[in-house]
Amino acid sequence: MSLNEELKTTEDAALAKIGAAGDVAALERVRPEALGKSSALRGFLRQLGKLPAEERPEAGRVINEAQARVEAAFEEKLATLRDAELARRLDTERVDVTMPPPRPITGSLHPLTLTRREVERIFISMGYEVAEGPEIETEYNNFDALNIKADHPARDMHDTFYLDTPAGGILRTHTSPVQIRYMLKHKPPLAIIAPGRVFRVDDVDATHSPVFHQVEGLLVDKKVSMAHLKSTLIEFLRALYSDDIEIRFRPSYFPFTEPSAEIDMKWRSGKGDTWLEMGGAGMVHPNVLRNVGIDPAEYSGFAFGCGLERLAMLRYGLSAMRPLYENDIRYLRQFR
Ligand code: 2U9
Repeated sequence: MSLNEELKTTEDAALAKIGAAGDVAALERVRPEALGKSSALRGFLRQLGKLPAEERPEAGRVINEAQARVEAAFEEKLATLRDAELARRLDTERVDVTMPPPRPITGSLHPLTLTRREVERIFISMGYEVAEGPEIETEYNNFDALNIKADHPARDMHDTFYLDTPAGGILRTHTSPVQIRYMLKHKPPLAIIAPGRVFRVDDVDATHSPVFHQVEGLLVDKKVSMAHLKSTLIEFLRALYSDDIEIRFRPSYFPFTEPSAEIDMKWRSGKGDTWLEMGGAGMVHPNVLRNVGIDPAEYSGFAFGCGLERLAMLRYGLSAMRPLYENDIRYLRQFR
């Protein structure tokens, strides 16, 4: 065989292999034998030395041209295969822009917030206003105005957080100072509830937290009686829980009400009826009315207070209070 014939056979073999490659990976496997240093075409170049000197330039040119054609065919095939692969991927890996995105993690309202809002909704429907006040209070608003005398145990350092600042002050131990502030600004008739965070130094255990929440209520008008108090609390607890609850009053004592009562609610559960303590209430003490400039001979009022945690635990069937403060999202998201 002449050099030209051998070259043609080798070039055709390389072109055939390039032409047969079905994808980029297969073509890349052809690269060493078609274009590499030890390819058959390169072998021809190494053998140029054996030719007579006058034949070498022509033979070199022919080999280089064959090499160039194989390279061109390789690059063209590579481009074709890459285009085909891109087209296939665009076709099969198409993004469906109409598909809904994964749900973002959303927050949910805290069970105490949900309970507070429900309590507010019920009292607003009965004509009450929601009043708020600061968490840092004066001893006067938190104690004195409420007829809690200077020697009362609640005023002890062990029960109340006293602020160690030049301005002094305490963390309110109940939301009652909100009502004091309200009455100093508004004349009766008035009907308000005061929900909010309160603070008590306490041995912390399963049922006591130094921070908890209260809802207190106050209504002042002419000829307000204990009967109004009782019907209001029945109305409220029925709206919050169920129509078949009952309440009972037990005599009690608070410095700011006279007479005073503890409120129990009869709760129908699977195990039968049980009396649950819901909070306290009473007729606003005449001294408290006088302290805010209301004449107790002309006006009377009732007041009540209960723990928001208590209301929330019954509402959601919770067995412990602590998880309410632990911010475990798996717990909290159950209440959305
Ligand atoms: C004013 C006058 C009177 C609010 C009242 C109670 C009875 C009471 C406790 C229940 C459980 C607090 O959450 S608790 O620890 N509260 O028993 N609270 S009467 O009386 C007031 C409030 C404001 C001006």
